[in-house]
Amino acid sequence: MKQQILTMLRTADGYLSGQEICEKLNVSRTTVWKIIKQLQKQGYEIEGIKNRGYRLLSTPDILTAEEIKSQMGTDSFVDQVLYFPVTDSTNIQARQCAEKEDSDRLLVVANEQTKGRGRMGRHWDSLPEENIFMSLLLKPKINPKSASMLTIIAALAVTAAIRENTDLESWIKWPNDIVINKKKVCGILTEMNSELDYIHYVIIGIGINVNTIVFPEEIAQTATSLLLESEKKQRFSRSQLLCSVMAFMKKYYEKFLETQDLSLVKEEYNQRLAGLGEQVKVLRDKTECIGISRGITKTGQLIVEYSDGSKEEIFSGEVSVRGLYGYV
Ligand code: BT5
Repeated sequence: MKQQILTMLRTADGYLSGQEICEKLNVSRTTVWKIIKQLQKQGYEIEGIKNRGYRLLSTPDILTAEEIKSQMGTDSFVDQVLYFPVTDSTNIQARQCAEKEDSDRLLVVANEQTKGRGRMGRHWDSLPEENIFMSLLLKPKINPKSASMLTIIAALAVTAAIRENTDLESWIKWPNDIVINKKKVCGILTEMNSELDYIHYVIIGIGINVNTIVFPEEIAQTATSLLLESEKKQRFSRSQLLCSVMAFMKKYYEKFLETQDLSLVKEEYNQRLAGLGEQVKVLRDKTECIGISRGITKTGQLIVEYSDGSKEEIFSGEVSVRGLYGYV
């Protein structure tokens, strides 16, 4: 009900009469009034004028399911949104939901994570209130070997959303980081549960540093936020950015499903790839090779060309690729 009223307020042309809400939702005036009060308490600025109705003046920076669903509209990529003010990890929560039959295209969102995770057991600093922590649960009917390409799809969606919502240029550090001015602003963790030839589910966890001003010491040199990179040190709406990521996710995921590889998005990805055409260091076990990054293949491997002219296609997870100077 709250979400329906929010959607009506958002799409209204001017004032929305209490009577109209009552009739559409088949509820009493008192119920409508109570919900408007609840929304105001959550921080929504809603003007109420006698004989004219209600008007939404501003929205708070919150990530509740109602806020997200009412912004996404009817044509949204996800069917369900689950919101946690605090949780251990949205990837863990999404995994718990995965067993339920009707849980395809479910988005888990949190305002705070107490056990945010990176790849290979690493930690994801999840500073509360200011950032986006979300996990998308998908059950694609694709070969398990293709699942890692979903990280590429998500990275493209995040860079596109950053471009749509800010003036900032962001780049993809293959395969799963988004960087601005050589610092990490977003990390993606894709996990899968599958059999040899069948995917039970895939979870794409996305952490975006949106409005953080101060990072913990350990990552202060390598991490950044959209706020810190913006010229005017401005805050960005997390829900707007999140919905924009999901809208682009829909676009790129559909392209991916069409061919079950990256042929339709490869060019766009390579244009956004940090260090394309530049020297990179390939770190494998204890060895180190230097080559030139030549972009990704249609299945998501990074092509590195060595000085003898030979080329290697690198699988993510197998090695780490760095620029010659520093983290990117
Ligand atoms: C990642 O791992 O970059 C994947 C991060 C995914 C986080 C999301 S949040 C929602 C969902 N729920 C979860 O529990 N996880 C996902 P990796 O490539 O392994 O990078 C981890 C490294 O990034 C750490 O070892 C730090 O060096 C650095 N790091 C940690 N927190 C950071 C932050 N907030 N911003 C930038 N860098 C960070």
